[in-house]
Amino acid sequence: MTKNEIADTLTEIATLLELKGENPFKVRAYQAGARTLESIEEDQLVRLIAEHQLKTIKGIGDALAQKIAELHTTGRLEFLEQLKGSVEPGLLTMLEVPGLGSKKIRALHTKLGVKTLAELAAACTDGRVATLDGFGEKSQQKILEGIRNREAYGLRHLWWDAETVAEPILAGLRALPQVARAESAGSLRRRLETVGDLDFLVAAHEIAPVMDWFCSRPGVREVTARGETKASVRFEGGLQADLRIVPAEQFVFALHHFTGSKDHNVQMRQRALARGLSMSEWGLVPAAGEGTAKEKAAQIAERGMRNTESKTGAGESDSAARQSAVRNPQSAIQTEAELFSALGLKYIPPELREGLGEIEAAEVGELPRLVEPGDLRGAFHNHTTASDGRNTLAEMVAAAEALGWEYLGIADHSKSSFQANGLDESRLAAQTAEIHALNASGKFTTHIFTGSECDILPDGRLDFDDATLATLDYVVASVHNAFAQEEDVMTARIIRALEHPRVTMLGHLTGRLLLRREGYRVNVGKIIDAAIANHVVIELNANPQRLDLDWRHWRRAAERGLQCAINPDAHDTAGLAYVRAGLNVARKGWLTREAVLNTRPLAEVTAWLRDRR
Ligand code: DGT
Ligand code: CA
Ligand code: CA
Ligand code: ZN
Repeated sequence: MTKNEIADTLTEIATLLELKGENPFKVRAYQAGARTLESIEEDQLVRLIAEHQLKTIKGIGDALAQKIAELHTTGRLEFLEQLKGSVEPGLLTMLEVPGLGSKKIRALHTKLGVKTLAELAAACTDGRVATLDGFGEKSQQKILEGIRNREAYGLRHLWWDAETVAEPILAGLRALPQVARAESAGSLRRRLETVGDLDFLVAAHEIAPVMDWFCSRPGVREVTARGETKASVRFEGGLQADLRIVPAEQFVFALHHFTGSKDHNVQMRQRALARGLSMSEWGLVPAAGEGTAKEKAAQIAERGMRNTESKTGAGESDSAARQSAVRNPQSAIQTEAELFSALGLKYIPPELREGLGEIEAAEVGELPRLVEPGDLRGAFHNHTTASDGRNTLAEMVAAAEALGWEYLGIADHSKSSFQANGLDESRLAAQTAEIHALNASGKFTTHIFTGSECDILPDGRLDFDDATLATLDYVVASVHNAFAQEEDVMTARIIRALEHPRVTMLGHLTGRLLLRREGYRVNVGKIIDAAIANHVVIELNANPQRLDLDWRHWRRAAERGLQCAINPDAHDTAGLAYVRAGLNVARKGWLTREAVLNTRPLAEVTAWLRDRR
């Protein structure tokens, strides 16, 4: 485990101990241990563990040192597993309700006897929570709202979390000797920002061992269905997954079908029908009752398929289509590219399959050349320990260098974000000087840009004066407070910031947190207009929980000249990897390399930033 992962684990232990009502000193020891870890560098930790010197650090005793070392080397901790098992599961679920920490949950549990979310909701509804010390009407209302939100959202999962579960399963399926091909389909493959369930598709020559393997994955809580060729499971955390096993010759048709989206599929089927073909998860076969058999045979032959059979009668049941497909293996179509081609289309990447004009564009060869992972050369909007980040400047730059990035922008919080330890003018000046020195030292090949994530104050002024902003390479302006403003007030506030000549980009436009909180009320269209008019970039915040500005806006906006920056908003070195989630969304928004500022090489970005100032 890395330093930050260990720190997270210690915090988790503290939370669990607090839930159990353990000695507060013990709880605090773990919390302090986590903070101590955050303040030392990764290299230093590795050395201290190797030399058995951890406990020489202030605040880390024998017991803690041993646990840190165990986590570092094995990634696991027996103590934690036991601790988790000893806490009422309903109390752990309550931790997911915004505003509820372990102390409050403990109080609710001991004083009202609530053990589940449903019991807690009931206690809110009949007013018992408000009578407790430290709660009151307002927080009772907030808790109830949190529980309702959770119910409304709880059925979906962040793409990032779903991908984390799916990745090892897909790799495992592919490694099974019975498996010829395996892919994940559905919304995960379309890279939607949230995922309802996972859809695995496998071509296998033997079914039972694959099903057995799938149903016995670690983390599977329940096998909810198991049929001849399909199984469904539910994992800890509620995510569900379907596995479908098909014969190899049907794989590509099933892959296309189960990738969706439904809207895309409907349009594809209509297109197939217009060409005398019936498209389904089982194959592409002549449609019944339309055209002569001869015409269909000619069409099929033209597309290089072996299928010459036709049927009569209107409409076609699934089982008939299935039989027909089985009897006609269509060996000419092995890949999705060939499938699209059979319908006169260029290959449509899964991200674009939302039924929003991609088929029309593919028909005339006007699909965009989507931005790719290899196109990114750096990123803006990253934090360090100077504000609320968990890695130092040097650690962040080293991580960017390891990714092969040409540049890294540092944009720590400004002074009004005091809860995030925002920098005032003098600390910002010190950081800027430190960055200049680091650039001059030649220690890293990655160039560092000096920036700030500068608060947009409630009236639209910026948190720093012009002279201070003028010392920076770039400025990300963001809203971090007064979320409750009326839509026209918020819109005018942000536009005022965009009109400021020193503002380079707008951070997380709506402030939404996926599956947790709606964005604030703001007229997105007007903001996009103002950004284009003022040559301000709107960031695509790549944090998997934000992905804001939403992909549904990007295609139109970029066509009109809006520049995008895919910004990880990293708060530690691991957070730089979030650009992958940002790329997904950029691709869903039809963005090309040209639309994304951080695909440009260092010299170009330097010149671009200089010209903007
Ligand atoms: P999700 O799981 O809610 O995030 O979204 P999807 O797109 O993964 O939906 P899911 O898992 O229900 O089904 C996977 C794909 O299977 C879906 O994108 C399209 C296809 N599919 C499922 N049911 C239907 C249907 O009734 N009609 C059509 N045309 N396609 C369907
Ligand atoms: Ca799905
Ligand atoms: Ca599904
Ligand atoms: Zn921010």
